[in-house]
Amino acid sequence: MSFGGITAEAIKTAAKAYPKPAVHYTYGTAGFRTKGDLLPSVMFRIGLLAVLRSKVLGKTIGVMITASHNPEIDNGVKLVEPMGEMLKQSWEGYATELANAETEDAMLDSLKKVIAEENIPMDVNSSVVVARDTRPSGDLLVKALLDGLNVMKADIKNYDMLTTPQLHYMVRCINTKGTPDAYGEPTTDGYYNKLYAAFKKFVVGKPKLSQLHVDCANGVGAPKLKELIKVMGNDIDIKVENDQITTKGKLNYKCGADFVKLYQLQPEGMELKPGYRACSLDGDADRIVYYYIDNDNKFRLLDGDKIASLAAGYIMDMAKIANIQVPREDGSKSPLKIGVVQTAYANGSSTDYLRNKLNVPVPFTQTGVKHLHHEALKYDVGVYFEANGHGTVLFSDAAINAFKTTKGATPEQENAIESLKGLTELINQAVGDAISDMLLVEAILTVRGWTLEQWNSQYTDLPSRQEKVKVSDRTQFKCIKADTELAEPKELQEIIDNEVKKYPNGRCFVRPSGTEDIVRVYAEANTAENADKLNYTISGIVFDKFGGVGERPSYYL
Ligand code: G16
Repeated sequence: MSFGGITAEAIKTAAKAYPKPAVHYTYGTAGFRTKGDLLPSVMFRIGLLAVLRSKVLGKTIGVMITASHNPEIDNGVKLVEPMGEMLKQSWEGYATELANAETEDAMLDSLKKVIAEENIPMDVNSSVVVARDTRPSGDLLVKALLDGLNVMKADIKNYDMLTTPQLHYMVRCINTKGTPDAYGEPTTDGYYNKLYAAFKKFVVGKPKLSQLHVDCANGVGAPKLKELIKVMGNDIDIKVENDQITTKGKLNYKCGADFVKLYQLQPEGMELKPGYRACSLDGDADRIVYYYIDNDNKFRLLDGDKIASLAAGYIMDMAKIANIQVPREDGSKSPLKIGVVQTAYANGSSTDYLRNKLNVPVPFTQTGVKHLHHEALKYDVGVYFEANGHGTVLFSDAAINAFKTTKGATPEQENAIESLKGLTELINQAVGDAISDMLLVEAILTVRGWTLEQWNSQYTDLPSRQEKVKVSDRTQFKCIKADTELAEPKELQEIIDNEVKKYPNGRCFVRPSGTEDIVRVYAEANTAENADKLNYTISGIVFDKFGGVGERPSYYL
């Protein structure tokens, strides 16, 4: 069999440089993730698969090499669909099968299977864009990926270093160029100019916020944020912190959004005093959390739930004033349908605030932005954020059209419509984007004239504690009900149910991570002491009875 004019021999020969190690790979929450030195064979094969995906859709596909919040030694890869979404779920299985083919012949069989099942026209061209984060293993992995793409004769554009959301943006721009949905210029300047133009409309003529300290996790967000600042000039006051991208061992180490959210501590490597405004990006700049030190010297975190609440509150206010009527398929018209999508990690107080104060529907999905994104598409305005700071706001085509065609009867109404329109430009529609989300938060705070304290006072988080437990086999844990319960091991779920009853407002769940070789234990309760107790009881049981490895979980610090 020939693969669109390329012989099986040619592919096998190129693959010989990347033998598969004795490892089982899974395309998980955010693609493949493991130690960087275990990934060359996966990269080569993902190159082959990206070509097939591009051919079957007749569009440009993205490949991002990153392990985001994971330790520096890890790396990973994920495919990006034409509009900037995550890979279609049925193809995750193909990716997993291809990555695990033990021999070159098995690899070719796996490719043939995809071609036959998906009826892929092998004689059409393929186009793939590539980027990576700052990880030291990135160089070698890009080479393996390019070898896979080249042997299949793909048209390749290599952007070198980008944030993950920038790569998603590029893919969407390339695929929509010259259409009525044109998203922008597929360059970093195009990206900065688009965000800046949208941001400027919100803040013009309003008092400027004080300096924002941005912890970039010593990752790719640092150089990219510096480029944005150059474009924005005096319209924003940002101090870039933790920008040591070439110092070994620094990436995500005791800094970045994941560290800050998990441990509810300020990052190392930056000064934080009462009165400072601060936020943290993660290693590839797709997550963001805000924080400050209050007058009692207490660390206060504004996580993804708070960002969702800020965004939803503002959008609901604007929608009410704008009084937009959206045309429906049956010929009727009705007000904007707004929803906020959350996961089991959302703080109970945030769900309560959204449902009972803002009166918005709050559906829950499994963890993983691909699940939230899918659910958010059911609304005219679908706000979705994971508590870890990963999220965005999606606007339906019908809503965007209604914003464009509705004329306000009063200046106030006109202004509200313009604000909604502005949000569609400011917020990355392809994927959760820390830099775009940061500008969204800054824009809303500027318009509202709010401090971080005022934002934080919308509702009070229930105390919570999250832990990571290392076990010998995390696949023994099987979640159901949007990750809130375990189907297996049953015995552990029974223990959790009994423990939770001991604490007012108690809630606890155990879930295997899809990006790290650990199990996550989340607990919340009426007091910090109780949340900690509940967590450490369950974490201890997971460790003791279900194959704990290494150090038994104990209080951090
Ligand atoms: C990725 C996913 C997120 C998910 C996170 C943690 O984020 O995109 O949706 O919440 O991993 O997933 P898990 O709990 O399965 O490890 P990132 O920022 O690492 O790409």
